[in-house]
Amino acid sequence: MNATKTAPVAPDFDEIAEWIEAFDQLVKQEGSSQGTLLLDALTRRARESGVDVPVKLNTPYRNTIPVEDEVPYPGNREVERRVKSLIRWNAMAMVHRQNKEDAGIGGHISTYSSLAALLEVGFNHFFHASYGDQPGDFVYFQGHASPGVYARAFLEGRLTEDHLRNFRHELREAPGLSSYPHPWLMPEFWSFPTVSMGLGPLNAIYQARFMRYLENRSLIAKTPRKVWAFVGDGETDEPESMGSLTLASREKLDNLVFVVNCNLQRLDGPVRGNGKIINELEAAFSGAGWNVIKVIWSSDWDPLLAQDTSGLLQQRMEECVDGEYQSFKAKGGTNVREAFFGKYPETLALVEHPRRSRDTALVRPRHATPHTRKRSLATSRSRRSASVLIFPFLKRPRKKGCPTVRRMTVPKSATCTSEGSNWAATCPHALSLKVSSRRLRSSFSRNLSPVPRAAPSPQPWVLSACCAI
Ligand SMILES: Cc1ncc(C[n+]2csc(CCOP(=O)(O)OP(=O)(O)O)c2C)c(N)n1
Repeated sequence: MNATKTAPVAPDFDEIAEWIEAFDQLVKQEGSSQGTLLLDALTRRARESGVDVPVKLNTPYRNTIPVEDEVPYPGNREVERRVKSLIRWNAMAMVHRQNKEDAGIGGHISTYSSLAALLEVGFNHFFHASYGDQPGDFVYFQGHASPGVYARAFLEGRLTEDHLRNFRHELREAPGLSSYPHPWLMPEFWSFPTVSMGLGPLNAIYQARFMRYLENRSLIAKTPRKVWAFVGDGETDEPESMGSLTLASREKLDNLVFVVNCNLQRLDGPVRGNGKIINELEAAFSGAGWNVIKVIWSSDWDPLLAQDTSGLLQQRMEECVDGEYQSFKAKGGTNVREAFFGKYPETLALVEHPRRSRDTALVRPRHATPHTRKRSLATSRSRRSASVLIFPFLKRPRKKGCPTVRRMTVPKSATCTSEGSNWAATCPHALSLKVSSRRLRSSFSRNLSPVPRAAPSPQPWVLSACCAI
């Protein structure tokens, strides 16, 4: 629940405070849709009267879906979390082992770490395989997150340990795995090539468009099949990623969902230092006519936001840029208390709690809650437009030294770079794969229920995600 604010806007201007109070009352008594109608009417009147109404495409830097609208997670979180950790471990172990044997082979281990939760929620609750007369969804995977997709296929029993042992050696040894998704190199495994950044998002739009084209001409059956594209935030700087966005909304591609993995970092540094990539993307996608859902903060932040009566916590979230968020992530809880909350006495008071661990919890590189994610993905199936979901899940800036084995199980791997090679060469630990697929498969299938197909809806979506601190 959002805190009731004490009208922080220009408090010396009493009239504004009065208008805000009246507006708050309307929303409280008649609901948010009445609030939208009123603002719409006022904007129209202001424009007719020649008042300059600025166009603002950014919403506050917080989760689009309010806590009170979140739905309970339908899956078994404990089982799913355990499976996700095993997959993440195996992905890392596969890349690491290969780099020990073949120095410099690379492998992008941290990309999948930031994507693991998103992909797992997708696999467990949203993606549909084809069975019977139901055609499966199409998924464009973020290309350099391929180790995670291989690791999952291993747990499912679709790949063997020999495959994983030959990661990036598909031309030398058999059976082998190609570095990145490519149907020419692995025709039985990958549907689409994605690793040249920008190919995935562009092709996903055209895939969705021509599916619709064929359906509308009765050349293929109309089905609720979706096209999913998992996109890196750095990848959105490629002209191919953003060049056809308006086509998706013009064609009302409700069969298309982009999920942008905003870990704020790419190979060579922050995606944005002095700005906010999430806000940039929100404005670009909204302006192009997409539905946008931002998933930024985990549920640890809900009680703090509920107590933020001064509005200064929200203000602090707005004023920090991505470079600062990365610094908070790297420096840990005490720094977050001092540098983030400590800027205003009101925000500092929010974390003056006897449980010291609270600070630490706030900096954990965890994702927004599964509630939020599930709700975001569900909403993405019910609006009449293309959709983008924006998730920030921070990659930790690189530190010198070798990670310990335990730390490697932390999401968005604790201290390694995007490339596997740099740290693997110096890491003393011999890593092995963690579970047999047979063992996992039996516990997995006991706990998963079939995924129901949501009602069809017309337009494309973007979900963008990140866990900012
Ligand atoms: C067109 C193109 N240029 C360069 C690369 C090399 N490359 C691979 S991953 C990467 C950075 C990706 O950053 P981001 O999209 O933010 O993904 P992350 O790994 O951080 O999740 C680059 C530059 C590429 N694959 N394609």
